[in-house]
Amino acid sequence: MAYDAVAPGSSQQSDPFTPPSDSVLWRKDFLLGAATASYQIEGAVSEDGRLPSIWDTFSATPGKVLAGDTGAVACDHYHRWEGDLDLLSRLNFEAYRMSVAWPRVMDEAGRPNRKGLDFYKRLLGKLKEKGLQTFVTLYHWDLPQHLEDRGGWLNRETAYRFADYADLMSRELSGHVDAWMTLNEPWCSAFLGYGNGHHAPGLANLRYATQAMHHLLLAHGLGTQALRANDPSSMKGIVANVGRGTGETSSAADQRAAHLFEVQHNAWILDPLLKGEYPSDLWELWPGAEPLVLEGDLQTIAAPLDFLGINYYFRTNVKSDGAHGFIESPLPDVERTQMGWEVSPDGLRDLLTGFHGTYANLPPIYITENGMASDDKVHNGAVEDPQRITFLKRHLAAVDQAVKQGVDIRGYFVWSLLDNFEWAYGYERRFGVVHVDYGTQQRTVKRSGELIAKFIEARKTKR
Ligand code: IFM
Repeated sequence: MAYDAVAPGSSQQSDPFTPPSDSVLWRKDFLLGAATASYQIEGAVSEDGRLPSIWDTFSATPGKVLAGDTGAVACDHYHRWEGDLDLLSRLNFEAYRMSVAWPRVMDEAGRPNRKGLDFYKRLLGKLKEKGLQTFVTLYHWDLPQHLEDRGGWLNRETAYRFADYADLMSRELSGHVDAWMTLNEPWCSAFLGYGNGHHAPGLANLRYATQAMHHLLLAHGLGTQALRANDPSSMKGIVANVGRGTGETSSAADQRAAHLFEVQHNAWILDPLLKGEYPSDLWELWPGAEPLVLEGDLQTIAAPLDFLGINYYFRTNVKSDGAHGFIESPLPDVERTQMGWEVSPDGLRDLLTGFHGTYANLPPIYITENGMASDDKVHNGAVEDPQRITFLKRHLAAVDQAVKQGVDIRGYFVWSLLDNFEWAYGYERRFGVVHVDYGTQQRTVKRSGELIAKFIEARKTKR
C-alpha cells in the first residue's frame, strides 16, 4: 500500500500527492478528470424550455429528500457554467465527465429543444477550447416526467425513446464528445427507483426493479447503435456502480451471502452486458422476479463496448439471512464517511482484479466516479478536507495496484468537481473538491482540490 490511512485532522493533511515513480498515475495516457451530473448542479429547471423530470416531481414530494431540498437551483451551473469550467482548468483537470438533461433537449413529441441543445454545445465547445477531454453521460437519472407518466422504465417503449434521444444527441454533438456513456448506474435507477423507492420515481417492487433494469439495459444497447451510427470516432460505454461484499465469517453460508451481494450489485448489470445473460443466482435471491426478455434483447445489450465506466465508493460486510439471501452486518470501528459508507480502497482493487478474471472480454476501464462526502466548512477562506485527501490517495493507489495486476485502466474521475444535490440526502452531504456555499453560490477550492491540481501540474512538467 503506497499510502496509509490518516485520521481526519492529521498533520499529514497537506502532504502532496506523490505516487511512487512506477505508478500508472504518472503515465501520460492515464487521464485525470472530475465528474458532475446535470440534475445535481444545473438548477434552472424551468428555463429555456426544459421540461419537468422525475427528480423535480420526487424532490417536491414531502418526505422524499432530506430537508425538502430540490434541484431547482442546485449550483446554478446553468448560469455559472463558464466560471465552473474555469475551475476545471484552474485545477488542471484533463477531462470532464458531465451529463445531459434529457428533459432540457427534447420536447414531449421528441422534437429538439434548440435552447437546451445550444447550452450543451457552448459548454462542450468551451471544454474543447480549453483542451479537456469530454465524457458525456446521456442518462444520469433525470427521466422526463412525461415518460414516467407512461410507465417510465417499466414501459419497454422508454428504451426506444432513449434511442431517439441518443440519436438526436449524437447527430447534434458529434465532434464535441470524446466518450459517450449511455447510462449512469442502472442499478440505482432500477433498484433505488423501482425496487425500494428511495429514489425517483419512488416505486417499491422487486419485480418492477428487474423489469426496469432490463429496459434500461435495452435502452443502452439501442442507444449505443445510434451513437455508433452518428459519431463513429468517439468511444461508447456505460457506467456501473459496483459494490464489494465481504462475509461476516468464513462459513459457507456467509461466503455465499457475500457472493449474492455481489451478484445483486455487479453481475446483475455486468453479466448481461459482457456475457449476454442474467446471472442465474439472482433468481435464487429473488425467486419469480425474472423480467420479460424478448428474443434478440440480450444480443442488443451485449454488443461490444469501447470502455466500461466503474463507479466505486464503499465495501459492505454481510451475513446470511438464514434463507436464500444476505443481510448487512456493518463492521464496528472502521473508517466511514459522512454517508456512513465504509472506506475500503482494497475493495476497489479486488473488484477490478475480479472482473478482469471473470470477464474474458472486459473492455478498458475508466473509474468514472470515486470520492467521499464530508461535512466541509469554509474557515478563513479555506476548506481543510483531510479525510478526502487520504481517501483519494488510497483509492488511486488501489487503482495502481489493479493496473499492476493486469487490469486495463485508462483514467480516473473524482466525484465530484462541486458539492452538489446528493439526491435523497439533498445538500447536506458534500462530495466536491470545490466547496459551494448554496446561499451565495460562492465556490471555494478545498485543500484536496489544490493538491490534485499540484499533482497534475507535476505530472505535466515530468512529461
Ligand atoms: O452523487 C452520486 C452520483 O450521482 C452517482 N454516483 C454516486 C454519487 C454519490 O452518491
